[in-house]
Amino acid sequence: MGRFVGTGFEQSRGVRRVARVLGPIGGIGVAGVVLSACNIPTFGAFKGNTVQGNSTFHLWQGFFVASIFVGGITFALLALAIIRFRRKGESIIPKQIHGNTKLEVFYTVVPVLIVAVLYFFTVRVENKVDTVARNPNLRVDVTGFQWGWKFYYPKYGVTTITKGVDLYPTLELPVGETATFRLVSNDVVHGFYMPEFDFSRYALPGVTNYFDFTPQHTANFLGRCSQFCGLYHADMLFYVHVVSPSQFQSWIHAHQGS
Ligand SMILES: [Cu+2]
Repeated sequence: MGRFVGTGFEQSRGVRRVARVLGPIGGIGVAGVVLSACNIPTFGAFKGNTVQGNSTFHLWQGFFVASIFVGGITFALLALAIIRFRRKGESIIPKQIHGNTKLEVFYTVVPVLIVAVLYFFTVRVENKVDTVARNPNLRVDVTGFQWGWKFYYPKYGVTTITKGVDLYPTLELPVGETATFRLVSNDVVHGFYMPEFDFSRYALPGVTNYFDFTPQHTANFLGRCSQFCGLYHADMLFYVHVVSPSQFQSWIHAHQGS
C-alpha cells in the first residue's frame, strides 16, 4: 500500500460539511430499511399479491433505496466539485496530486461491497421465487398459443381457453393455497405476464417452465402476454380471479363437464 498523500481535499471544509449532511441521511436510509419494510414507498411497483411476488417487491424496494442513497452521495459530491472548485480566476484551486491510496481503496471496496450485498439479496429472493412446492394444493397447466391462453386443471379435468377476440379465459385461484404452474407454448415465444403479481415468465416452444403462486388476497386481475408474438398479441389477455377456497370449489364444479 502506497504512502498516503495529503491532498488538502480531505481537510477541506466542503468535504466535512457534506459528510456532516450525508452521514445522518445515510444512517436514516439504512435504519429505514432495517426497521420498517412496510413504511417504505412502493416506488411505482405492485406489492406482489402472492408470497413469491411480495418477495420480488421487497427486493425492488431495497434496490430503490440503495440507488437513492448512492445517487444522493454521487450528486452531492458532484455539486461540491462543481461549486467549490469552479473557476474563480487564473489559478487552479485544488492541489494537483498523483494518487491517493486511501481514496482509491475506498472507492474500489465500497462499490464492490454494495454489489455483493445487492447480489446476496437477489439470489435469496430468486431462490424463493423459483422454488416449486413438492406437494402443491393445486396444479395448473398453462399453454400459450397464437393468440390466447389455455388453463387446464388436471386434477379436476377443467379447461378454460381463449375463444376469440374479447373472449378471454379465466384463471381461478384459491387464496392462501400454493398452485404449481406448468407453462408451455404451442407455437412461438409468449410471455406469461401477471403485472400485479410482479411476475413474468417466457412460454417457450419445446421448453417447460414450472413456478408457484401463493395468492395472499382475494381480488381480480388482468394478465397479458409480455412477448410480441404476432398480429393479435395485444389481445392475449386473461382474467385472474383470486377467490376463497370454497368459492374456488364451486367454480370448479360449475365448470366440470362443461
Ligand atoms: Cu403472445
